Amino acid sequence: MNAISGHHFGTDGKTEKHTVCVEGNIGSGKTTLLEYFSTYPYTEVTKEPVEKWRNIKGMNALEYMYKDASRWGLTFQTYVQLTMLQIHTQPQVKRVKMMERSIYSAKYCFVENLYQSGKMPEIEYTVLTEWFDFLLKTQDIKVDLIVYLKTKPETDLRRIKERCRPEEKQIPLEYLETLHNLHEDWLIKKKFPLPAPVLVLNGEYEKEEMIKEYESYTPHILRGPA
Ligand code: TTP
Ligand code: MG
Repeated sequence: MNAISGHHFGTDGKTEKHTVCVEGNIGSGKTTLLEYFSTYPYTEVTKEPVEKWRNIKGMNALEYMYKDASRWGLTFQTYVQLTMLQIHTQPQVKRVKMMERSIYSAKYCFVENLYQSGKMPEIEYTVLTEWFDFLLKTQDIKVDLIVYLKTKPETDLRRIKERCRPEEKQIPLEYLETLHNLHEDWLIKKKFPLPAPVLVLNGEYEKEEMIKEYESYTPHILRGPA
């Protein structure tokens, strides 16, 4: 047994270090779930990466991307890939590390969408893919569990409107439907490689009902597969 910051990690599978990525469409409730689990003393929750994408030395890459995806898609997704890698490789101090999204959903859902919709030329897609493959081979990107907040695109759109990020004002329902299908292709239909088992939560609930949903899966989420 080794002690790190007063926490003891055993080898019995229940006290082993454990990394959880939270996935789901834009507005599916990833940040809300992470806020709930951040109150546990043995979990560390990394900051929402979108805040970095909105402020690269004062420049808002997310805004550029929504204004002109063909022009800025590669720039934006390159930065997303970098920030996700930084979060994946950040040293883990507590027993459970929880993060919003992963390098995987950035690639399999968002980059894939830009490419398939004709907004990203093949050469840019290929360069990003070669970077992605190289990082997966050479870096320590360990994930033990994916929590998938499954929602309807209509619900995501309502929540996006309610929270009102200025960059996201023009998001049409069709965009969320396409992204929903890409999440389903990856996490349910396994059309792209899955780095960890997937736990599907119903992300349609609100407030108290949603907390009940978190609670009923807490042992599974925090301990991971036996
Ligand atoms: P999300 O990563 O889905 O985060 P969120 O805070 O919107 O999710 P939740 O409400 O569940 O907490 O998306 C953040 C923004 O970044 C969104 O406008 C979509 C965009 N984005 C991309 O364009 N490309 C990417 O690779 C990723 C990961 C996000
Ligand atoms: Mg969020």
